[in-house]
Amino acid sequence: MSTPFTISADFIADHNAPLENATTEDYDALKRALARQGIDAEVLVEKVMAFGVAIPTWGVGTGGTRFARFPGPGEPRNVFEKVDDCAVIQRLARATPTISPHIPWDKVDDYTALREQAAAQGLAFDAVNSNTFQDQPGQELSYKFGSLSHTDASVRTQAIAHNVECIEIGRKLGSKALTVWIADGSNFAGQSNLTKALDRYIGSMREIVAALPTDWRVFLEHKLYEPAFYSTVISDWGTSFAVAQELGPKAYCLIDLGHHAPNVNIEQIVARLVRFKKLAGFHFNDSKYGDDDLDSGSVEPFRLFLVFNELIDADRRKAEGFAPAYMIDQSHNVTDPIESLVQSAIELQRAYAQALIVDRAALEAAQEANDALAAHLELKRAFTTDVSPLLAVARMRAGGAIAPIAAYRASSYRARKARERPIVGGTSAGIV
Ligand SMILES: [Mn+2]
Repeated sequence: MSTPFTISADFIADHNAPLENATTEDYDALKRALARQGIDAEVLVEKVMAFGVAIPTWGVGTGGTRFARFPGPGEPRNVFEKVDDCAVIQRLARATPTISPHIPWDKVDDYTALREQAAAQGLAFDAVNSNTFQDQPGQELSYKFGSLSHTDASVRTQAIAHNVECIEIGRKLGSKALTVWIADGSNFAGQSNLTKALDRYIGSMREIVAALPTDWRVFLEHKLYEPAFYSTVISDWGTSFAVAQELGPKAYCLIDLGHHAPNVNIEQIVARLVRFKKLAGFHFNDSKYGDDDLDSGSVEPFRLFLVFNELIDADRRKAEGFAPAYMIDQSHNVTDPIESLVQSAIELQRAYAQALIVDRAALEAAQEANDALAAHLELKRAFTTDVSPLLAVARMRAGGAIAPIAAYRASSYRARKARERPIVGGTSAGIV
């Protein structure tokens, strides 16, 4: 088999060449403006260069809804090809050095080979995602009526064993965390005993936690509704937090931005979980109505900024146990997934950089003086600062593309993949 086509460092350098002067000019102007506020742009560039968010393996395939999926050309057909796409995203934007695998979709015979293939392209593996929300071919017992909270102990045992297997696979890949999201819930009032279902879930999770290696964490992902539409066992951050408390120091609460009731103050949830040392990290996406899994920063960039504002606040005061894991969790239905993931990573960097330029002392002074407008205007000043030149310089210095989407399109990567990867049935892409 010939070596798969990829986007080379030389190609990116050639694409950058005609853009470098203008980028530097814009950056220098921003640098001067920030210096007048006492902010060192060079420090910001270094921080942005160190920012990393994981790409989930399923994200590089076209997503879909429960109505249809419209696959695009050249989609990855297995996890090795997914790693190749993740490597291209990293080369272009230099913001996604890790991959979050999904079991069983990414099961292979040789995990050492998978780990080495990723490492050869500068990538490492992040949290492993288990799947007890669908049945697999040959699976003995069905998850139709639940998994870790199922009424039948033998189904729970099977679901626990799957999570333990995920931990074992994750160890081989170099992961340090397991993310557990269950679809368990009910569609009818009375269908499920709400108390017993949660008790069964906690009992199952205790066994999974007991199987975690010493240096591992487990991330509990809550979700308000879907696929269950009447009740969901782990429905909200309160339930997630209470369960994490019962499960002990290895259990943390993961925030998927789309998994909340409409209009919930997500940044406040972030602050609460940091306060109680239970913030696992994030699944980043955006939403308009529900769990839309739209691209990060595409609908409510101010909300994303406010989330990062809380993260920077926690980081600055060295909040105990603060070590959030970042992953993008989106469903790309109408775009090339590589383009969406590149741009989303940049939008996360943007929110991060904007939150970094908030004058914390001025904000605190305004808060302490109950000067509501001054406090708000400090946040707005940071949010309305165009940090694009700073992000471009961070990418350029890291070897990435100044204009990543344009470089990607000019590379013909997708067309090359369409020839290299003839369509086969059953490729896994999903929404978690
Ligand atoms: Mn998620």
